[in-house]
Amino acid sequence: ATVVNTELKETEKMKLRTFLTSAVAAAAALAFTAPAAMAQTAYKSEYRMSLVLGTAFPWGKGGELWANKVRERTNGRINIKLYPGVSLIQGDQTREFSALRQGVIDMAVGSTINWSPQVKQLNLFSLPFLMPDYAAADALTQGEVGKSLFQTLDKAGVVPLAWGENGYREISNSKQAIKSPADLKGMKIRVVGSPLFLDTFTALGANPTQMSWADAQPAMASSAVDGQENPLSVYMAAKLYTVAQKHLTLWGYMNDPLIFVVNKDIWNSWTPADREIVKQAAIDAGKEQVVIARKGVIEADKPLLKEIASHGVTVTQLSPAEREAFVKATRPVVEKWKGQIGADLVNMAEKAIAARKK
Ligand code: X2X
Repeated sequence: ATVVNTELKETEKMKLRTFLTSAVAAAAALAFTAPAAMAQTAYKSEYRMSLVLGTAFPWGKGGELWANKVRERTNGRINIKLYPGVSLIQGDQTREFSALRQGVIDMAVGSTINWSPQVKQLNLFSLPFLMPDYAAADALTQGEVGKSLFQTLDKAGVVPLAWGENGYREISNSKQAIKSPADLKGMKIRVVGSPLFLDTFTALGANPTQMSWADAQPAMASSAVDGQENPLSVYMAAKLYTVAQKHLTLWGYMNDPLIFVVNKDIWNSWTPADREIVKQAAIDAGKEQVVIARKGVIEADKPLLKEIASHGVTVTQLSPAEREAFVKATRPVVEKWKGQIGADLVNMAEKAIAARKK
């Protein structure tokens, strides 16, 4: 019995020693890694990127470029899957920003239009006829206005990284060539779910109706709506001439930029080095995406227009005087929304546009 007792005592001493050693080691390890451990949780095996339009469109290509660059540059540590058609939120594109903030979506390349119901400053780009050309759009996104909007987005709870572009939105319809606001009278026009668009199209005498992009195409096919407005690249890739959109007017009334963003908690879960990689990849992808978005429309002979016309579409170019009639009719909308967006921001934008390099 004595022998057994001694043995037990020895075993207990060993256990105690082992316990103390590992406790000290654990405490030391905790003290050493605590700040990093708090900031960084485990990486997810897959990150979910939301997009309205898939890789058949410049928009989706931008998302794909970003995801591929991140995967390559992080050696697969950050693996991103694309969810086009805003499928993470059942196609309801105006809920994308809230879902991003809540973490239903990890990252996104999103349009300023779709996020403007939550971030009122983003309505800036939807002010009719604010940006007369690409240089004006660039003057906003690449200058002080862009910086200010990124601060706003940061405060709103997401991490904005880079700008891209959906494009200048041109108007199409199934009924007749639009050359003046009178031609739009009573036309049922599908618009995106931001109230500013209702004001713009009401001011022009049209009958605007809000619906998601997913619902818009069947609505055009069934003639539930007469027309819509989207960039030429979207018109072409979605083959809108097959859903009765045979009249297209180039009025360049607005251009919606795309913004590359990451959910804040996801961002904080990455190492500083990986954050830098994701950011630089977004900037690089954004630059490439803008080139893709403008392809076919910035060349002198506008090959994309020729391609669209080859499908039996009447393409209407407005004279400066004709265009001015649309500008005049929508002026009250600009005045009304200036206050809602913030007069300082709108003034800053107008100054940046006036000072742009053409
Ligand atoms: O819904 C649209 O019109 C689209 C695809 O251009 C946007 O998401 C803003």
